[in-house]
Amino acid sequence: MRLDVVSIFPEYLAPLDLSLIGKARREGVLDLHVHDLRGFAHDRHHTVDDTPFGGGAGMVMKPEPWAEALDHVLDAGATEGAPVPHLLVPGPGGVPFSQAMAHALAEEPWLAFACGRYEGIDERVYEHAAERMPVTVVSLGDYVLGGGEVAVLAVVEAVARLLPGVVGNAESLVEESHEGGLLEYPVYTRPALWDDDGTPREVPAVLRSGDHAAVARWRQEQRVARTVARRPDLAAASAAVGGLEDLQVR
Ligand code: 6GU
Repeated sequence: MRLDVVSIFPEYLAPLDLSLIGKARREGVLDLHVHDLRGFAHDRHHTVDDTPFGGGAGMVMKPEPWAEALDHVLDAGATEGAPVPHLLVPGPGGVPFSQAMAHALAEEPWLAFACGRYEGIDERVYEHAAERMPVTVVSLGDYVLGGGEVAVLAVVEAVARLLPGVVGNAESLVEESHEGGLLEYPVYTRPALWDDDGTPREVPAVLRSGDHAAVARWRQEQRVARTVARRPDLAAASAAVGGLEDLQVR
């Protein structure tokens, strides 16, 4: 998968050298290119923002550097396999990012990310881009970040770990939170009894019983109980598709 990220803070993407993502890059599973938006601003100060028409607080990102940067990405990455990328623009006004969207994006050969800062990007940039490639504005949740870079880190990590070979044990992708509409069950490791803080805490006996069916039942109960307690919105959706048929909801 090819990834292009355009940002005025390319150093913000440095964590993409680390851990699973860094390894995937070194192995050629991910072909990541980070571009400095200021490289496409040609005045002496490499200006990328200006005051908003109509007044109001803050600054708006100018269209010219964005159009040039996106055209550069299109030229740099075009191959027969993928003539254009799917452009993702992180922003609090976008469609909510989800595990389902991560799975869909993991099927794409080429993703590009446009990281806005300040009060946003001139609206005409979206029109320019949408005439050239699919564009999706995506939000991490109902809160406001300072810019799109942290969202790109989150989206790239969520997508990359779904690519074949990135997560060593593919089974660990199956039972985790949000797969199957439920949160994950609690996990434990040795020691079976841990009391270093003066309070004895034991690993639930069922996990040490060797009864695989009982373990599976317990884990499913835990997933349901956690989902009801922490994410009643998900619990309702799961119940509707039959995931909670044995649950007594009081
Ligand atoms: Cl994706 N970007 C920004 N700037 N703020 C956000 C967000 C994204 N998701 C939630 N808040």
